[in-house]
Amino acid sequence: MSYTLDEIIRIPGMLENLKNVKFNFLKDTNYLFVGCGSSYNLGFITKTLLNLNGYKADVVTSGHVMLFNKVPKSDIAILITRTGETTETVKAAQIIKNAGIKTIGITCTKNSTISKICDDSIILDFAEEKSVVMTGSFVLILAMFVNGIKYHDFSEESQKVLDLSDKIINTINLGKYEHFVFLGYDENLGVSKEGALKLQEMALQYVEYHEPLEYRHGPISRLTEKTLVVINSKDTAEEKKLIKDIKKLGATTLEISFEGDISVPNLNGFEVPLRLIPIQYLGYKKAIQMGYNPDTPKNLSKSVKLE
Ligand code: F1P
Repeated sequence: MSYTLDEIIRIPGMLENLKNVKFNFLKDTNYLFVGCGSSYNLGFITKTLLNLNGYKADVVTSGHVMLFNKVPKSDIAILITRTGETTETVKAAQIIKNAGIKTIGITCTKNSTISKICDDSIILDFAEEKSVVMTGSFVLILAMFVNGIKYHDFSEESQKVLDLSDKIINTINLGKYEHFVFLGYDENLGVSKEGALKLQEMALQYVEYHEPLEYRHGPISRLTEKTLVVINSKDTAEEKKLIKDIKKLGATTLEISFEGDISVPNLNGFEVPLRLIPIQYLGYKKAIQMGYNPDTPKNLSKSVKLE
């Protein structure tokens, strides 16, 4: 079996291991999340959820810190890098540390460079992945952060979402679609950005992501019957109206929400780790339908190393 698929299917079992991982956010601390690619998206989702719950947090790409040598004001920088070796993130860690800010490295790889630089590290080596694209580890690290605000045991729910994703996505004629739009507000805008990245990385698709109501302000012009719109909704009336309008224009929608096609519990945003499962599975299934091997995505390496 493809190890990318295996690393999605094993998410429920891995979430069990989080019970032994302690990580708590403090209200009076300024957090800065730093990362590249999926790891940046993970930081974006987490900082958004923290801000919505009264915490102080910001996010920046590792490349921006490395390029401009500028560090947003913060007390603790949390550097996310699954491999622990991405050049921009390793360099950003050194710059931030030199600025006198406490650094915490979050990685899935033992003895990686990031943990040698950062003041502290959390190494989720049980979530280490062979896949080039980040899947299960994304859900694990995000669940750890969510638990840092309010504890949830996601393992049982994640199995239900995985089974439902398989059932529903297998009813979609994926060969019909060559344009994927992801929509969502707040933390779900981050989920949408990550969903778009998965469809790019694994299935080489044309993708975009927006806030739902922004979609009508221009991007909807490119909608055709070959468009699949994935909306991580909050079940608002306006989002339901938008889904109706999108269908009237001939496209297909897939709603991920408590009342949606793929149901996730409504935990006031804390359900967000579960929302990644359907979009990772969709990326994998579209890649297979295209005849691609998601284990060896085009032009990509597991960790981007600059000279
Ligand atoms: C960061 C990253 C991944 C992306 C690809 C290239 O890796 O951008 O998010 O999917 O694998 O590297 P890391 O710093 O989290 O190891």
